Parts: sequence; structure tokens; C-alpha cells
Amino acid sequence: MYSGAAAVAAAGSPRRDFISVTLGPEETVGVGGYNNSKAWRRRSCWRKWKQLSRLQRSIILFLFAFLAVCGVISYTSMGETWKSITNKSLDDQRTEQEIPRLKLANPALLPAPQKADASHGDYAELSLQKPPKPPHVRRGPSNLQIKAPWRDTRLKTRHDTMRAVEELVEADKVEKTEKSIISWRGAVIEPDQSTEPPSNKITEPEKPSSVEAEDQKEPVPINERQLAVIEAFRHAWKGYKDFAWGHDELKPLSKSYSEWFGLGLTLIDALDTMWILGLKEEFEEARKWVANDLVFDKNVDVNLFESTIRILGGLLSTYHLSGDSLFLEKAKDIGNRLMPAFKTPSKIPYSDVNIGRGTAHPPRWTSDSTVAEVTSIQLEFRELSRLTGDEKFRKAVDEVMKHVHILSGKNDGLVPMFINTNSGQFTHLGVYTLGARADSYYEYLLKQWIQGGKKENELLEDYMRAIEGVKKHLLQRSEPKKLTFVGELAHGHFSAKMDHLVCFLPGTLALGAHNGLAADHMKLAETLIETCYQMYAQVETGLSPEIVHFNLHAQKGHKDVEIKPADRHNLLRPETVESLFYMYRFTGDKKYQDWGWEILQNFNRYTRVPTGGYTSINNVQNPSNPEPRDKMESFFLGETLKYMFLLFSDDIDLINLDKYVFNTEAHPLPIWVPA
Ligand code: DMJ
Repeated sequence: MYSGAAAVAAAGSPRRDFISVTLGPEETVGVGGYNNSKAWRRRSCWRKWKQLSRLQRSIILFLFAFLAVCGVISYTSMGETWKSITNKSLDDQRTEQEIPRLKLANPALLPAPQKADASHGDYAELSLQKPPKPPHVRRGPSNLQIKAPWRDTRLKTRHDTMRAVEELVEADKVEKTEKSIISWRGAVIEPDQSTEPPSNKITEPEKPSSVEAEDQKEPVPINERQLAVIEAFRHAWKGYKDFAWGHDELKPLSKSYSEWFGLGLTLIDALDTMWILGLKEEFEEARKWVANDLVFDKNVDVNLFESTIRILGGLLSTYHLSGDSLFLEKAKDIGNRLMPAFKTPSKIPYSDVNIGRGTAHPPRWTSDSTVAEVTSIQLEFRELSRLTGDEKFRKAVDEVMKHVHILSGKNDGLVPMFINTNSGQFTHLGVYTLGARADSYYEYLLKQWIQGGKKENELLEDYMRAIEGVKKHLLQRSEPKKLTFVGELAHGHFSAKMDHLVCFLPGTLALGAHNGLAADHMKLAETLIETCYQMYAQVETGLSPEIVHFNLHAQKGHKDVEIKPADRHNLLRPETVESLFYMYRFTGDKKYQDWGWEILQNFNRYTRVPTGGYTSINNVQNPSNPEPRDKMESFFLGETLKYMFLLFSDDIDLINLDKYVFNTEAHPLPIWVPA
């Protein structure tokens, strides 16, 4: 550095051979030594410059000037180029940022999963950074091989997803004017019904289970028997669509309908069946009805249990399978409207609720509720709490279970059929059945325990104790075939009566054994499902009556199964097919599929109405005139045909029983901590 003490004497002399420089002390390095200081270099250059002739100096100056001009010109042109490069990269950035915006503007081109929270809210961002797993590729009809384009999305790759993003940008141009967008599975999702984060959440709400990781195994082809179920479903649906669309139940003979709650019960009950069967068009149409016509703000009394298992359960499972938030919104709506039922002195809910007025009441003739009804709404309300983060649903139903857990009046875990909404006590003591009015209490003990990740010990205790109670008090063997059956106990007297409803039990026992409970439960399941099958096989039409009485003593010419005239109707119920499904899943024994196939054929033979739909019948003992009742129950589509389809499938991932638990209306809900 200059020290500031240097003085240059150059001016005044036309020609100098040297410059005189006074150096500061630090710059004196020693004569003759290597000196590469800047000052020294400057002095040396100046000396050389002065040694040049005037001409030489002029040429050099000219060259410098020329180079300077060139420099200025090229700088200007490079600046242009740079500017355009810079702009391009900004444009690129903008395009990338716009994709999310476009996607948000059209939230449903890819199926819209429920946004669980702010972090999940920007679904679009997921698409750009790492391709999202589209909710639809996981479950539902994915494993089935109907030749339909949407099936191929099961094993969607990153490439596919990115292409979807490109298509999204393209779609934005053409669809700005369109109001609705077809999502996967054909569900039409209106932009204004797109996913919104649920408000007022207490805990972190959950995403639909369909958004979980997709397994990458090969799809299992659909087989002939499954196709026959699809055909049966379509036939039933045709009747409903032609004559009962939007109403509760089809009356297939009179080509009309009946109303129970006026809420399109059959349509809602059938939604997830259509999804599982891969019926895209039917699902799409039904979805439109739910979006545009399903209104719960109605001055109508509904039964708490029935509307919970069919409507709330149906909406929740369809939400999980499709990822379409419309169904969750509807589930929240009906869930909230059912809550007044719990405003009772005992917190044991009333049987009926007016979903428009927000009032609830017991049946006119009593202040009792049915035990099965108040203890078989838990899977649905607990799941609603998990999804919304609103604990009130779960608290209300858990309270019922806790109350029943400590209640006296049980007989070795078996419960009476009624409970009083004022006192909270069991009534009509001394009568025990696994049939009507008590059945699904036992089913939901086990299933809640499974749903909650097998942690709620009181539920398990009650379940295990009850099965011991069944073994001790209700099991008997018939003659001549020695079929094990579940009878009833009334004030100490055994009755050999068994409702078809009891045939849920083999499936439930098998499910418990699959989840690690006593191995003898599986043995019992095997003997009981044989009995349930015989309730069909020993009857003239090959269809079970509503109730049978078993012969306890061998009598010549008598079968095991006796049927009273008042009990010989068949309502297209699912319980035996349901249990056959569990038994086949857990054992792989093809006889269960064959038994189910026989039953399907007999439904086709005796209950199918040519113009569309299936009908309940009055007389399973008369093949030449089974006396059609002119009613197709919603559970035929919601349960019976669904379980048939699953029974005939060899794909354990088609509603994997380690990931889903079926509610009592066959609507699969996710297990919170899958095995
Ligand atoms: C359905 O509504 C349910 O399965 C319920 O648990 C019992 N009754 C019908 C089917 O039979």
C-alpha cells in the first residue's frame, strides 16, 4: 500500500528517463532483491512508457480506445441476452407456481381427499414436489379386473402422476367454464363442494384411509361368480333406479317405493358396494344424487340405530373408499343431527330423533331402548370423531358402553334386550338371545376393540365373558344331524329357537380368533356356520326362514330344522353370507364359497323380479309360490350382495380384514392401528 508519503515528480519535464520517488520505510525492501510490490511495478511501467516514442504511445492509446469502444458495444448486447435469460427463468418459476394454483382452482380433477389440516391443505404442492399417492389408487375396486380405464390407475407411477399434473394445466384451460369435474371412479365433484378443512377441531382430524400407501401387487382378476354378483346387483339397481330412485326402498312388484325415513336409504346403503364392485356409472349417478338431493334438514323422525348403521356408516365408508369429501360432509351433517338422541336422564339414547327439529324421544309405548340399538352405533360415531376431531360423538357413545359394562342384570355376560332411558337399568330381565334386540351388542364389543387397536380391555372382557355365557347357556345340538345351534333363554327355560340374525356369530367368532382370541372360538365358528348353512339347505327353496326351531329329539321323518308358519319369510338378509365370507377369508376352504354360490342361485330363482329388483318372500317352503312380499330391503344391496362378492374373491386385500372392520351394515371402516 502507499503509505501516503510518496511523492511523484513527473510534471514539467518533456522527457524523463526516470521518476523520482520517495518511499515510505515499509516499502524499502533492499536493492537488488526481488520486489514485486504494486508500487514498484507501477514505477517500472511508467519508466517503460516514458521510454516509448510519441508514435508508439499514440498507437497504444488508440488501441486502448478501440478496445474500450468494442467493450461497450458487446456489453450492451450481452445485457440483452442476460435479460432474456433472466426473464425466462422467472417465467419458468411462475409456471411452476401457477400449477398449484390451477390445481386449487380445480380441486377435484384428481379425487379430492379430505384435507386434514393446513399441512395437508395444499394438495397441489404435493403434486409438484413429490407426486402424491392419488387416494383412489389404493382401495375400493382396485383389485378387480373389470375392463374399465379407472382400474388401471391402481399401480399409478410417478410418471402417471406427473402427467396428471400436466393434464391438469391443460384441463384448466378447457374447464374453466365447466362447473363439475369427473374424478376417478366417475364421481362428479362440484368445485364449490371441494374439500374444506373441517372447522373447530379438537384433535388432529384424519385423512381417508384410501390415501394410504398403495400396495404394488398384481390385481386379482374378477371371476365368474363375482360377475354373477355384479349382474345381480345391476338387476337390483335397475329396479331401484326405474321405480324408486331417491326413495328408501324399492317395491319391485308394484313398481313403486316405500319410505321409512325419506332419505334415499337404499341408495346410500349401496354406495360402497358399487365402489367395491367397480360399478363406475352407477356410483357416479348416485353420487350426484347425494350431492344435489340428499337433504337432512327435514322434519322427520328417524331411528337412531338404523340411520347410524346405514346412513352414517354408509357415508363414512364411502368417504374412506373414494376419498371424496362430499361424503364426509354429509356424514358430519347427519351425525350432528342425531346427537339430540343422547340428551336423556341416563345418557342412554332414545330410539328416535327428529333430524330437522333436533328433538328426540323413545317409542310411544315405552321409555325403553333396545340394547342392541344403543350399543351398536359406536363404530360409526367413534370414527366420526376421529375424522372431524370433534370428541363429542365419541364421548356420547363411549359413555353408553361404560355404563353397560358395569350394569347389573347380565347373565354370564349375556345382556337382556331392553334398557330404560330414564333409569339406565336393564328391563325385561331374564330373557337372553343372540338374535333380534341383542345381536349386534356382542358384535360391536369385538369390533370396537379391533377398531381401537385392541387396547380397550373392558370391551374385550365383556366380549369374552359373553361368549362363555353363550357356551354355557345357549348352545345345544339338534337331531338328527347334531347341528350346534344358539338357542334362547327365558327365565331359566331354554328354547331351541334361533333367528337367522344369529348367523352373524360364526363370522364374528372367526374374526376374534383371527385377532388372537381363543382358538376354540374358531372351532365354534366352524360348527355354527354349518348350522346356518343347513338353515338354507334343509328348506324347500334353499333359502332360510327368518326363524327356525331345532329338533332336540330325533323323530322319524323330521329334519333338524322346523319352521313355524309365522316365521317362514325371508327378507334377503345377509348374516349367513357375511359369516361365509369371514370363514372363507380365514380358512380358504372352498366349501364356503360353494355354499354362498348355492344361496345366490336360490335368491335368483325365488326372489328375482323380472322387471328389476329382488323381493322379500313370505314362504321359503313353497318353491312353486314363495309369495313375494313386494319389498327389497336396503341391506340386500348394502350387505348381502357385497358379502357375496367378497366371499367369491380370492383377494385378501379386497377390504383387508387387518385394515378394515365392517360395521353391522357391512360398511367397512378403517382400523385405527392396523395389524
Ligand atoms: C341389518 O340392518 C343389519 O345387519 C343389522 O345388524 C341387522 N339387521 C339387518 C340385516 O339383517
